[in-house]
Amino acid sequence: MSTSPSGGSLVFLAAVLLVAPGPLFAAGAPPRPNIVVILVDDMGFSDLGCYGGEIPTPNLDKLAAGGLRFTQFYNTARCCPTRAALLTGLYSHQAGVGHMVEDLGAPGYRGRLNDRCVTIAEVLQAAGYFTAMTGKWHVGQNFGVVPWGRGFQRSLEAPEGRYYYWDGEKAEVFLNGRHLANDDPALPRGWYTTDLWTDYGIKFIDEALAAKKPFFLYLAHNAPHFPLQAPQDEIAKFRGRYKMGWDRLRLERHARQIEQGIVERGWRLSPRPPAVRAWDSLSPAQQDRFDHIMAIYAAVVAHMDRSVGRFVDALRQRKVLDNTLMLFLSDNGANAESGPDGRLEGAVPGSARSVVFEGQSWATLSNTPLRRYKHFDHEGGIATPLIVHWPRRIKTPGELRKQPGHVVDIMATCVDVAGAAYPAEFRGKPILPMEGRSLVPALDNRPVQPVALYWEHEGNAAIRAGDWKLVRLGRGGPWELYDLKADRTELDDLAAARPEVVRELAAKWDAWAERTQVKPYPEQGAQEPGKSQARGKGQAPSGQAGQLRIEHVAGSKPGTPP
Ligand SMILES: [Ca+2]
Repeated sequence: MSTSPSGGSLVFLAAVLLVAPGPLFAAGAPPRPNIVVILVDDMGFSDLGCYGGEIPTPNLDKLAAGGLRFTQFYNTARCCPTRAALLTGLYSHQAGVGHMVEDLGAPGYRGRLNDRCVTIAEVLQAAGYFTAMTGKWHVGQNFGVVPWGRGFQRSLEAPEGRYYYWDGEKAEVFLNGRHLANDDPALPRGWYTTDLWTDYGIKFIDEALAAKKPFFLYLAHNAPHFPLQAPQDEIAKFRGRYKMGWDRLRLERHARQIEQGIVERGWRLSPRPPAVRAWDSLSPAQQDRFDHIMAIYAAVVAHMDRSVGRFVDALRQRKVLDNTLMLFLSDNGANAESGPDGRLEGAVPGSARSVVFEGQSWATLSNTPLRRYKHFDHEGGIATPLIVHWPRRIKTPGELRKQPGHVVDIMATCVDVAGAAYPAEFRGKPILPMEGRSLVPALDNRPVQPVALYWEHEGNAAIRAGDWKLVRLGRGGPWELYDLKADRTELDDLAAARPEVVRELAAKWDAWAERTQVKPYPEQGAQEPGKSQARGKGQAPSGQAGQLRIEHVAGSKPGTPP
């Protein structure tokens, strides 16, 4: 395969002049690290073994044992905005992706990365890195914003994800800008995305090594996003294991989280939401159906873990693991879409022709001990595991880091460790200053520069300043105030007791919203708490499944028996 980065050599030269490597890497300096960001899709806070889960994830647990686990790291609660913020170091509305990939008209909601931002790939390519991505893109390919146009010299990507198997209904892949037939000989026969992204990630790294360059790889798994699909023999291994039910499993996860130090003993386990039924109240047939759903979810996560293990082994075999900074995280909390029953549809659930959603009941387990889910700015929507692995640099493997961080910090961290310079202009356009802070001090357990962190999605909103968090449901929702040091699970609303804190933080949030293109709001949608705005192509598999309504998630509608 061969292709050149789009934009041409003049643009590249201009970028090099703007973003020359900093003085950190003068003669005699240690070699710059390779950087790998592995992003998973819709995985909950407690699904990994090293965050309390019972799904076997030995490879990620080993990565955590050799690296660091952050306990208070945040995404933006949804696929597209997290990707936009991660890739650019800006809040997602600043980069034009405040919602999904439909154009809602307002500047913060154009549905694709705009020209006021640069991607990590653009910055690192200009600093001499070999840049590559594999996996789910989802920041505006439908509008022509593509990896090969935004700094990635190599890419094998899915514009929006939502498939696993080569013969899935929505399956389509682009290799370095070329649309491939799903049975193209360049692809392994009968491919499954979780393996494909890793295979090509390793291929691209081999190209970087041949070019004798440090590499930046962004590997964005679509796992474990719906439709959940995995090989039948792998699903079979988990069948029956989940008949213990979500109530007992939540208690077990919570106990392990306390033991591991991920969760403080004083944070109460959030109660089971009213819409989620007590496991023991279900009939054996209902329990069997739910067991089947979670067996498929667990198989998808376990397969992803093995794929990460294979990737790490490949780096080790190539003798580049030691000086590779690897970050592993999820793009939003577990997904309650489809409501408490989830979905289990198709002649062979888990196959390419089936539709399986985890659903609210199991998503509550996935987010133990936190409240709410994907879409929401309560902790269950925005908290993610973050594993940081870098043997050469991390002196205290296995430790936890409690410094709060946000996906906007990843750009600043990459710029820092690569000795790159973040540009004031790119391709003749002024670029907004990055919002994040380098996480490098946290590697040595020093404080990261303290700043307030902000969120907005579909009217849901939050600000975290120190241990205070102000959060609301929908634009019209009242602000709730929590002291996260005492109450990470957001159960004791202090808004009435501390009105002066509410006023101060709400004013800060408003100023941020004005500054970052959260406002003006788009005309359509988001008037009701948590209700999805207009859905563009690829936003939902059917009329209701991809759309989250609070009444559907949190309401008391009894579930449909199998
Ligand atoms: Ca997602």
